Amino acid sequence: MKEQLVSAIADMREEEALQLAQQMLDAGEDPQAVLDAGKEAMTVVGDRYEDGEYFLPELIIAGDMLKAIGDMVKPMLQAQASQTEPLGKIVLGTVAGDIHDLGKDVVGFMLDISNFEVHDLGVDVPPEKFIQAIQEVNPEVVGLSGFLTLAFDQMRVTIEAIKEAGLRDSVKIMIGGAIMDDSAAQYIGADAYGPDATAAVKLAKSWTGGK
Ligand code: B12
Repeated sequence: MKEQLVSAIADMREEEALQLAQQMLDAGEDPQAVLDAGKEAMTVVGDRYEDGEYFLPELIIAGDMLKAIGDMVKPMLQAQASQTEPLGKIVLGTVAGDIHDLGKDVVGFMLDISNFEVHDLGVDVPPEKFIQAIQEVNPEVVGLSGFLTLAFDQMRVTIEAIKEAGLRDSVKIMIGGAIMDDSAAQYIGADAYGPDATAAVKLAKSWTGGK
């Protein structure tokens, strides 16, 4: 059923995709696997967009489908989570010029159910807003999300501004987003790159001493 879900999303069969996702969950499928199928389909959609087969409307429809599937899955993942003392505080946001929020939202949600206090600044977040939040929240970790090529430089500028504000040594910074990787993290001046929400949680735990 997972392959059917991937192709229903990738082929823009919205109604069928949501029905399949619900059926998978009803059949006891791991909610994380349903979310992973959605992400796999997004890669296909992105490739078709790049090849000129899809245009902006398809990106929007695909984004809406993933959001709807995320809304189905989240209560189930939440129910599996254990409630204990917060492991630490995290300021998270998509950098200036970039409005992709689905990946960031999954990261924020997974950190939240892993007992981190998440301060999500939203999308298109300028450096000043990150600095203000770091001063107010005093987080151990800052997460920068970005899906566009322009995000490389925006992330670099953001970290430079955090440094200039004298706050760089007080936070660990992780980055993520479809086009990011380890070498981008190095260029940007981040402490680490995380390929997905599981990696984000692992990094945050490793920096806050959480198990
Ligand atoms: C859906 C989508 C959109 C939707 C976004 C909806 C939304 N609410 O987010 C809309 C329609 C708005 C959109 C707009 C645009 N998009 Co778009 N979009 C996509 C698409 C298909 C999927 C992205 C997505 O949401 N994936 C789902 C998430 C859940 O998947 P994920 O990446 O696996 O998420 C994980 C990791 O990224 C990681 N992660 C994410 N953030 C963070 C943060 C941290 C700290 C860590 C550790 C990890 C982490 O964890 C996530 C969860 O596991 C991608 C293609 C792709 N391959 O990504 C193109 C893509 C990103 N878009 C692209 C483009 C070009 C655009 C537009 C410029 C198009 C246009 N002509 O207007 C605009 C840009 C608008 C702007 N200023 O931001 C290009 C970017 C190319 C580039 N190198 O710059 C892509 C790559 C498509 C392509 N192949 O060409 N887009």
